[in-house]
Amino acid sequence: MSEHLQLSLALCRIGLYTCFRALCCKGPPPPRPEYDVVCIGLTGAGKTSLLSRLCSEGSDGIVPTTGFSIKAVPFPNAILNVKELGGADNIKKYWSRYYQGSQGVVFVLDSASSDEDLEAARNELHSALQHPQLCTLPFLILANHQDKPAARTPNQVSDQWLLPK
Ligand SMILES: Nc1nc2c(ncn2[C@@H]2O[C@H](COP(=O)(O)OP(=O)(O)OP(=O)(O)O)[C@@H](O)[C@H]2O)c(=O)[nH]1
Ligand SMILES: [Mg+2]
Repeated sequence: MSEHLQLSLALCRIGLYTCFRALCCKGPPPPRPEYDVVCIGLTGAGKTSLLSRLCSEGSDGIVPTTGFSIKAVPFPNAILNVKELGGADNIKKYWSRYYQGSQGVVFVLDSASSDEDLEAARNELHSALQHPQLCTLPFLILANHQDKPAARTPNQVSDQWLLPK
């Protein structure tokens, strides 16, 4: 066989091998960064419902959270390990024990709740905003229950309710 032919065959083999590697042996995708997020809000605000929706789970059988529950919520570029803390009166007094290590906060509120309940939610929100372990973290306030006719709009919630009086 001529040297030219041998060289051409070798180049073909390298080309085929490179194509095969590219198509079949891509290897695992790079790992997504994970962040720990704490999710709080009064009972019934919709924390579990929100997290179930984000995890593409059904909403059947959702019951008030006793203690806390953790869900890994996948996004294209990151995974949020969200720790939901139950919002019932006998649980929320212990919220701050579970703040350590959080890298972000989601506060869910029922925008259609009574003025009294929204006032209570605001007090909890302000305690959380001032807590040393949360005060420097990214903080999302979700005005939930927007489908209800009595719901206040996010602007009404932020302007009339959430700003300190
Ligand atoms: N109409 C309406 N109902 C909602 C919405 N979000 C949640 N709910 C309902 O509100 C009720 C309470 O929802 P949960 O998700 O259990 O509330 P939670 O904040 O997890 O409550 P705790 O675990 O007790 O702190 C359920 O019956 C939900 O179906 C919403 O956006 N609109
Ligand atoms: Mg819950």
